[in-house]
Amino acid sequence: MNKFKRKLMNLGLKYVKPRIHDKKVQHIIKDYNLPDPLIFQNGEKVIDKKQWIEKRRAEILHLFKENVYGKIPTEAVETNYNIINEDKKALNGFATRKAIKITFRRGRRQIDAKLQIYVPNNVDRPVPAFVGLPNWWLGYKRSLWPFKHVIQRGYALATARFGDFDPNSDNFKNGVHPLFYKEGQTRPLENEWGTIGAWSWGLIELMNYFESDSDIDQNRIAVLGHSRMGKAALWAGVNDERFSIVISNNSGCCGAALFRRKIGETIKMINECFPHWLCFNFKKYNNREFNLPVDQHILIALVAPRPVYIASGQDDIWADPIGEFLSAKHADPVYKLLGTTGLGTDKMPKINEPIMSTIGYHIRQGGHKLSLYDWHRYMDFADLYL
Ligand code: GTR
Repeated sequence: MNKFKRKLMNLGLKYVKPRIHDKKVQHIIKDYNLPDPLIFQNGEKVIDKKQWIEKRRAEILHLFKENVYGKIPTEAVETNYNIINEDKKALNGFATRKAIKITFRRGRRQIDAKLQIYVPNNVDRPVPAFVGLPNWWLGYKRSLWPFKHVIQRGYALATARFGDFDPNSDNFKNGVHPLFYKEGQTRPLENEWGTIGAWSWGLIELMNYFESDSDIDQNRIAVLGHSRMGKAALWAGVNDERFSIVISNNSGCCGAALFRRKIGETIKMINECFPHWLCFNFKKYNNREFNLPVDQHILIALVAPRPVYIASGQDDIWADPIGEFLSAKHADPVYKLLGTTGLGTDKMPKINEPIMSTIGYHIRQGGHKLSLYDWHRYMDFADLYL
């Protein structure tokens, strides 16, 4: 029995095999009763671009903060950047590799994070960059960060350790959370950030760093993440509009997949297996997906009009590939309202046939991983839009 089926069994749930490319599954949208991104909470319709930008976007962002991910603190921290190592002839002379220690301080509390950047040599600087938190430190082998390939295509690649921001434990003591606690506080409040929020905060702080690094073009940054880091990349990209492109690889539940389909990982499962990932309010929606005022197509829409790329693995049933595609599809009206090409189709593409519209999407052969195939599609996308 595989890990996925065992997880379901432990939770007393039955395995339902989704039917990839089954037209019925793809198109019974009415049954999901998805909230409409273009209808305000009071029932009024968003009539133009201006209303979306000035009012509806803020309303939705608030709903996601209160009910799903929790608020990321916006209070300033004192930061110090220290280059601890620089090798101008890294990767056989093709790149400069820098290691930077970032110190974050608030009051008496402090944490450090280490950032590593590969910048291609022999190209004009500043260069566009991909940034992310690789899943490696989980002992997780399925997240490939192919420095050489990225350098060869003219991009910088910046990575940091997710554990420096939050080690993925449920006590909220060893990462960034304590920096923002009020007197006597020991854990986030019901509507405050969990671990995914802390990882997103880390990505946003890396964006702050780029503003001080003349090798990196802060106007051409793609934030990318796989799986749990794909959830964090989306949430970072939504909260910080300085990211020019947002890429979410096999991010599943609380990433790109629609909650209301309840295929693969569900709200209850994620809250039970990872009670610290989302905000405490999110637990109210266990088995109550239809009460949630949002769904993930609306999260994707919050990236608009910036290009966003969602990708699935054909066998990655736990992440619900069809649900990931449908989020992209139902974000389309917002992208269109803002004058972009949106997804450009309403049909799920065939395996390994990427869509490169303002909303990018592909479903690749194979399962849950970040592969070289995925990376090259993301770089094709960046070539088009960065
Ligand atoms: C799984 C989790 C998923 C996904 C994945 C990963 O155990 O259920 O939501 O985040 O971990 O990060 O690899």
